[in-house]
Amino acid sequence: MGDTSVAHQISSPLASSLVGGSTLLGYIGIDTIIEQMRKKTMKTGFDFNIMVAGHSGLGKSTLINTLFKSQVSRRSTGWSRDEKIPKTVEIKSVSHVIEEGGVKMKLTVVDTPGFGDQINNDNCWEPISKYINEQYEKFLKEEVNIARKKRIPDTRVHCCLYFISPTGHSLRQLDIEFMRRLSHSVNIIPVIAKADTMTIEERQEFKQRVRKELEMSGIEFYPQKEFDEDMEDKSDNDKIREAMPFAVVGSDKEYQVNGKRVLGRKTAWGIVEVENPHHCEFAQLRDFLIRSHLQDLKEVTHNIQYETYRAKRLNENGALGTEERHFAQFCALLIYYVPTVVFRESIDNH
Ligand SMILES: Nc1nc2c(ncn2[C@@H]2O[C@H](COP(=O)(O)OP(=O)(O)OP(=O)(O)O)[C@@H](O)[C@H]2O)c(=O)[nH]1
Ligand SMILES: [Mg+2]
Repeated sequence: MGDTSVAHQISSPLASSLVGGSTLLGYIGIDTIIEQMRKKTMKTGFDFNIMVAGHSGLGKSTLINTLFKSQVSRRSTGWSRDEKIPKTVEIKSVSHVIEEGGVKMKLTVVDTPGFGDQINNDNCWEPISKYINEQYEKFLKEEVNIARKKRIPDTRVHCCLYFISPTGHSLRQLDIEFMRRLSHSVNIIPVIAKADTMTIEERQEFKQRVRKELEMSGIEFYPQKEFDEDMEDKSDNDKIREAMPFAVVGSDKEYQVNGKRVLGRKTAWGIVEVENPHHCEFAQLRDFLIRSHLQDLKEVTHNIQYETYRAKRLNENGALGTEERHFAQFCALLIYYVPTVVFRESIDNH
């Protein structure tokens, strides 16, 4: 609709050659944008921030080590933490720059203390929710700063892996409460912890039950159905949603299996290999996070989650300093008017 009406308004030779595009002028080179973007990304690199949350003792900190020691970062050096993982008592972030094919990714994993140990577990999601919002606030402050940085450091949480206890029964009330509250401010990805404690049948049955309970509780986890962009997106994401929650096993210990060093858990009956897709779904989760949905996670965080926060904050009276608020409003007007005026003038001039 929009395209047709614009085409009708434009009648000058230059404008029509613009509409006709490559047919009149020959090769323009629009497709080189991909190469330009690739070069830029290689130069600047990018941030990707994952958070882990859930009940205490489910292997959250272990999974962070697994992620860093797995193939995601095997090429990089300098990661050696072989001591026993202590209980997490405060929110802590660990960053690691991973370089592959000339592209640098700063992977940050935010570890959070497990909940459920306290006598009163009410509001145990609050410190986590506060942390998530603080990162949005930091970004917002930078964005509306008059002398803002060319590239704002991105500490916003792009996804939160929520660990579900492998009980084989139902989700706990606390799980439902946490996911329901946080799913509006962060991309929640539920995972079943310690999958090595379940049989294959139990795992399948439990996964199905969890999906049903999440649906009945109205909890939208990532990738959210409402953000599927087209039919292809929908069909790809449907497959992923049907495979979720991924049942994972974590370990930062290496063992020799068939002449290869692998991450695994040694048991009396053999070694559970973390990255073996026949043993658990860790590799599937990692590929989903890094290989197929990394960019989308960043986009949904920026365009939906952060945008919701931003709109709310800018609407709040006195949320930002008066100067910052006026500047934000001025920028919004500028963004709207400048292209409109330039476009109108270019039509009028031709
Ligand atoms: N069987 C099994 N045990 C695991 C797995 N991952 C971690 N563990 C063990 O579970 C215990 C707790 O692991 P942590 O990684 O400290 O758990 P956490 O969720 O970070 O615990 P908090 O910091 O208290 O919230 C350790 O003894 C781990 O070795 C797993 O996939 N399977
Ligand atoms: Mg921990």
